[in-house]
Amino acid sequence: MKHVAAALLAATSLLAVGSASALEIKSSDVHAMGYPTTDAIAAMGECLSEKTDGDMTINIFHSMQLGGEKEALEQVQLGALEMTRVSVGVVGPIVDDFNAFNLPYVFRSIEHSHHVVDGPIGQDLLARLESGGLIGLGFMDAGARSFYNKERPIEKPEDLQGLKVRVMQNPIFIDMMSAMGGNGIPIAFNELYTALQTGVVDGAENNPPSYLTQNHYEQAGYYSLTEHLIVPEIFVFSKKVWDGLDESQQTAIRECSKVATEKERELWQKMEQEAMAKLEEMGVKINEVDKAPFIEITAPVREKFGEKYAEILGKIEAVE
Ligand code: BDP
Repeated sequence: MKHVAAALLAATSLLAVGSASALEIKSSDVHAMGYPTTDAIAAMGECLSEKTDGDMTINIFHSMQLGGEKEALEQVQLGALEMTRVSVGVVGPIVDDFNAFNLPYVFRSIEHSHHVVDGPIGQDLLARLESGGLIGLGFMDAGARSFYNKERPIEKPEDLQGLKVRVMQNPIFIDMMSAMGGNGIPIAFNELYTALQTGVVDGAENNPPSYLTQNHYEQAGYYSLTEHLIVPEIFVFSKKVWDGLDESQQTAIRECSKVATEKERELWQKMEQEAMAKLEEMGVKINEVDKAPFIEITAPVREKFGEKYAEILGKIEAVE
């Protein structure tokens, strides 16, 4: 996979040599085209191309062509890749305070998460990514994440006992699973289908669109609406590349980033509804969940990290 990725990057860099100021922005995403995140980055590309008379374009490496999100972030930090769209779930290890977003039941609703990421808290976090070699361009929606597994509907936390549940590659999610009585196993998204198929894990957790489009429902047909995490998406640019751009290019990228965020939110709502309908149609066993016991049982996780993230958690809570 690494060789394929390197070859792809090298090939497109050669193609990108055009007029002196031309810039082809390579951007990766684990999702296929037609997913809200990829289509939103495509809209950003159109915006950039229009603004710069075709000098700046975005070439999307979708569907995990460049591997998982951790590697994508590393490539962007190195400047080998200009941009990537990932889950905030994997950004915590770069700027620790992002982990406040990765705690269970921190956001009261999607609206609450919008108010947080659109306001000073979100904007401050984006700016702080510079210390990690990244330029934070914006957030996107990813709805709420719920559990799915092969064995049974999850109605109460005890139902998670003994289950091996794939989590994103960030230690904070292992703690979350332990608190709930399950066994959290970090695996890259691009390796998850096989992990489900071969029984390395019994289940995982994600929003309806990812569960559907990755065909995970074929392997794990119980979907339980615990909605325990609201983890936004984020798209970031390479600081190495950014520092070599002129101001007008940076401004164009900033302006078109707003187009991407707005477009994604619009597409997300539609996609989420459609995904739920489709999952039902495919015979997935979906169950509603009383969230109170899940909120209660995950309190120790929020407490464990509460002190570390006290300042930002207090601010998040104060947001309407
Ligand atoms: C999806 C996100 C994607 C993550 C994936 C995961 O859109 O960025 O890679 O979850 O669970 O919802 O790894």
